[in-house]
Amino acid sequence: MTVCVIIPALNEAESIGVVLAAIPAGLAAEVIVVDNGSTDDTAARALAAGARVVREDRRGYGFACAAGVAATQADIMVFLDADLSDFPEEMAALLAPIQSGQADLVLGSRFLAGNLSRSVMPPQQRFGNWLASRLMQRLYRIPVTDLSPFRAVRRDVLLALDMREMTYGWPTEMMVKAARRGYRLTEIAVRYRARYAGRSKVSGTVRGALLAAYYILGTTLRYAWQ
Ligand SMILES: Nc1nc2c(ncn2[C@@H]2O[C@H](COP(=O)(O)OP(=O)(O)OP(=O)(O)O)[C@@H](O)[C@H]2O)c(=O)[nH]1
Ligand SMILES: [Mg+2]
Repeated sequence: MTVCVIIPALNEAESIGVVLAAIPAGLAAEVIVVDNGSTDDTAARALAAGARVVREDRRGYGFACAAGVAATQADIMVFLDADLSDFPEEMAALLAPIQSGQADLVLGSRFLAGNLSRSVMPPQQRFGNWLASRLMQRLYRIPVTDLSPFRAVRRDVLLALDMREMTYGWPTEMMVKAARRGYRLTEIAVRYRARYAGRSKVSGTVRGALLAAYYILGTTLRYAWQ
């Protein structure tokens, strides 16, 4: 099965090259950086580091991820943030359950290892992830503990989900619709660290955190009774 790594990026010029360099060689047939209207050198640096760059001008994490999906034919897609908060080295472990036919969607969980420090994830983000995970456990009967940006999914599964949330709700929609339709979700423990450089767009800003909470909880509830 071919693998494509999709990295949504908005003004991540300082970190994008480091992220790309940390992706294990030989794992992915293709690496796509989706430049979401950056005003810095993100696109040029991504190109220089060997990635394919796709442009998406409609602002939003979901729009960026969807543009990456539309640009590849790979059998498995891996999503990864552009700020080096995730550990791209762990990609083989994320892919394994799909490659062995045991899962359709593999979710990184930053809490499974139990050693995430407070400085890496502020209390409000920790609480938001806990609350959304508990709701998903209750409403969808899935054993999830986190909404991590590091995920892998089979292409046919993702296309079948008919994704509609094009901003902060995108990862949530993927999880709850996959659960509703009986696909197999698996979590693996992943590590997490503070962003390498640049500015936060979501959890580190009041506006971003409130919007994320609204869309994540709204999306979790929306599909619960459908
Ligand atoms: N929120 C948001 N993120 C985008 C967008 N387009 C691309 N991204 C990327 O999505 C990823 C997540 O954004 P971050 O700012 O790291 O959000 P976060 O991880 O909650 O916040 P940090 O604590 O700063 O890491 C980054 O790789 C962004 O560059 C967009 O329109 N909105
Ligand atoms: Mg981040």
